[in-house]
Amino acid sequence: MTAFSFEKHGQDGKARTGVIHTARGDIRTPAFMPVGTAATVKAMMPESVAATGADILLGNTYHLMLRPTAERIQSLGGLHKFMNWSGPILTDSGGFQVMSLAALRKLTERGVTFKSHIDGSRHEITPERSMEIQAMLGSDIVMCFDECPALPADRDRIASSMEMSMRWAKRSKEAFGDRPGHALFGIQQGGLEQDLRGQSAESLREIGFDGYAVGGLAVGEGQAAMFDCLDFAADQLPQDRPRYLMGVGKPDDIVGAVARGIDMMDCVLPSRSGRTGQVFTRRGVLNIKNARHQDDPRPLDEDCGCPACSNYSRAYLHHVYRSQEIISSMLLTWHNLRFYQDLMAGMRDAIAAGEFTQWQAKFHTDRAEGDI
Ligand code: PRF
Ligand code: ZN
Repeated sequence: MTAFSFEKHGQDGKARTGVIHTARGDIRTPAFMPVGTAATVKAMMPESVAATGADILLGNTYHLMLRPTAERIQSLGGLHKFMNWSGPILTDSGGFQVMSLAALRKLTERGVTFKSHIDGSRHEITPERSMEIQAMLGSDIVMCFDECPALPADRDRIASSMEMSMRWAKRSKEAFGDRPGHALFGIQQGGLEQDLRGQSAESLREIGFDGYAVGGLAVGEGQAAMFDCLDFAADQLPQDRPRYLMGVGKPDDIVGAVARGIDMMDCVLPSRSGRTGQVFTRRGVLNIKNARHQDDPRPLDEDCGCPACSNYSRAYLHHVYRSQEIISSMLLTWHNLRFYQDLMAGMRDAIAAGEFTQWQAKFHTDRAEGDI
């Protein structure tokens, strides 16, 4: 069994490139993980997701435990087989989704109890239960069970929440046990406070994890505040382990995070936007529902090799979007995911070549040129 390991191949400033080796295959970093919340990346076949260039998917404990249940997925052979994705899968631990989606949540030292957003049934997740569910799913990269206050929040609230998340991290590690071929990541919390982030990083390093996530960002603080925090937060985490920024973000958030030393990210934005008509291009964002596209024979993005750009005009994509045809979600999601993967590949190459500063300058000027 391939042990989990991170091999750094290059660094330019704080930006890193390398490979994470897992038992289910390699993950080229910086990596973007498409979100497959309910055992599907919505509107995409798994082989299409792989064709966009994705090496790893993200799944969610919260959604899968409620429907179809982790027990059912386990008895059917695990999440990889269930959803027909043979590459690595990272699963989030559930706490963050409970706090944003579930009704009647109650948080205690033990864990969190809540009512399902699907049928109102009562459930509990503790660090131990989250580890058990993620093991039943067969996740390759398991996330610690944590808690994250929305920002802005009082410093006292942020500190006590971070301290509880660190006690939960310890319990997560103990419950995870020794599972060769599977990795466990700790999650740093502490809001925007440098000292709290430092304490959190210290607690996590003491426990010892295969990788380290920056949690608690992109929760309402804005890009400038997030970047200011990442300026120190990434440096507080071990150099020789993957660093994962959770739930980020827009293309310029991702570029800024990589510049600050982040190796992995996930976000629903490219897939969700594909279903709402928002299209990412090298020159910025366009909305396909806009009437100005209705007679336009050009592709979405001249430089994109995805099926939407190779075979269809903006006029056609506008038409199928307006007609609410299913192919609209399929093509736009494919394009957006390919755009994100091309962005990551561009950064990996630039970092390896020692040209990341120039690459970043071009990324920003391409987008400032006006008409998309
Ligand atoms: N913790 C967990 N999942 C998350 C977050 C977090 O802080 C975030 C914050 N951006 C997104 N997803 N477990
Ligand atoms: Zn395209």
